[in-house]
Amino acid sequence: MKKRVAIIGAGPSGLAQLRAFQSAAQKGADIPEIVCFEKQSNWGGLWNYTWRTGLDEYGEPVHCSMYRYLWTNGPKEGLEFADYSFEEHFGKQIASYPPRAVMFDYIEGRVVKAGVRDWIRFSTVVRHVEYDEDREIFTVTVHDLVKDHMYAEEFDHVIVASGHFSTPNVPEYEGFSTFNGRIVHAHDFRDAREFAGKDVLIMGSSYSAEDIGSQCWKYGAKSVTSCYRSAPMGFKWPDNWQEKPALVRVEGKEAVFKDGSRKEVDAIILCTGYKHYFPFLPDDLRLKTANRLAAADLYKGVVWVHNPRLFYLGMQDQWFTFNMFDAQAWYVRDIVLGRLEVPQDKQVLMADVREREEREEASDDVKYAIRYQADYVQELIAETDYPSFDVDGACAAFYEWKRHKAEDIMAFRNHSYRSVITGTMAPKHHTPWKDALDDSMEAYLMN
Ligand code: FAD
Ligand code: NA7
Repeated sequence: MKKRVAIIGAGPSGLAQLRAFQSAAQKGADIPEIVCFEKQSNWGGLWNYTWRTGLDEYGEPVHCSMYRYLWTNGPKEGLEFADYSFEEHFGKQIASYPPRAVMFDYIEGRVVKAGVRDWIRFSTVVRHVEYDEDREIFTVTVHDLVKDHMYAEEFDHVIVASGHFSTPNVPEYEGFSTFNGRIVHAHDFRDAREFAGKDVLIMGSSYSAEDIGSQCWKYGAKSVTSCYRSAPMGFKWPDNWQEKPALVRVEGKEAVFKDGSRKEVDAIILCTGYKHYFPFLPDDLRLKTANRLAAADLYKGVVWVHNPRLFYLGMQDQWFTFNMFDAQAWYVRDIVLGRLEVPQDKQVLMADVREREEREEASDDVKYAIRYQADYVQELIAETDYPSFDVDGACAAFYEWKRHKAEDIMAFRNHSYRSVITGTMAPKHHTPWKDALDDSMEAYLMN
């Protein structure tokens, strides 16, 4: 009997896993039967945009947290697939901060070429996973949403690639229930034009706060006020953007901050992050971790230490994304194929996790964190046949990106970087980001 492997999710991580197995098969390896379950009707994960919010047409929570006019928040040179360059996909080098639709096309291009779509069962949500110790078998129970039919199948391995930026963390503050305006979490934010002419309050001081605030500013908000719980973002903001300390409460339409200052606002956007949430996993298989670089209980960042037949992809906080998911997917593939061994002793696995945690905690410097994740990517790709690439070069692109943001937060996306895969310099984009209101692929590729 052939081994059977279940992959949960066909976002960038799950697709990396499909491509990893397909590339081994292409080189002659005998691979297991692969079944990928994807609850949406198409692949791409978060990059598969929908206008929907709340529940979808089947009553399932909408996965998408992306919004219209989203351009990548880091340079594409930091995430390029080592086995499928932007130039190969688009037939030319393109500018460095592609909008979502361009990225979706790129993600899709690699897996169309690999021919793995038939391995995915779309509109099929995983409801439950159970492990039988005696038989060393997982039973995966799924719901085919189109046929409204539930069924179970058995697998030797399960790979969880369901993402962790979809279930919103939604705090409540005094006065929210009597606020006379809109309160929305970043997960449900879709079109910045809704806030044109409005005074907007952004809560949080991380990527969503920065980018959603910037979107609102770009599409004509009257003012943006952002507030931080721990530390300000500290960029040189435009004149109509103020940064305030933590929100204390809301009185009517007035936000009251920790320093006693007040601001009347029309809308509150909670950019307060996401939760790792796996409602389909029982206690013994379920990852519980903070959003950090050394995710809890994962040997080499991917192997579930409490049951090494179960794997997780992409569960770390992310500087590196697509190329890190690839590094992880190739590594997991080689464990499944018996090319790499996982130590039998659980203490050894836990020691690996501890070492990663301690090393992460050694510094809170941003450059250190980028380097830390670069080293992790390098560590994994050194052990598989994933095409080696200039990880240091990608790191350098991230350092430059940080510098450009500090210089001018509304102009960092006008810069270009050199591909670490093809060595080609990206062209300068035809329009400065703040003036480019059309985010379609056609508009972006006009260079
Ligand atoms: P996801 O993309 O979340 O995909 C998970 C998949 O699993 C989804 O298709 C989902 O439908 C499916 N799934 C979930 N539960 C089930 C279930 N029970 N059964 C079946 N299927 C299931 N990264 C960048 O590199 N650049 C960026 O500019 C960038 N911008 C971002 C902006 C936002 C607003 C957010 C939220 C994230 C952004 N990211 C960005 C990071 C993003 O996490 C990664 O790019 C990438 O999408 C992660 O891939 P993933 O496959 O791990 O998870
Ligand atoms: P992050 O990076 O997890 O950041 C969450 C932010 O929300 C962070 O600034 C937190 O402040 C803040 N937060 C969390 N809880 C609260 C409460 N209760 N009150 C006030 N502020 C709070 O999430 P993002 O959505 O920005 O980014 C996630 C991904 O999406 C990222 O990879 C991007 O590429 C896009 P803290 O600093 O912890 O005090």
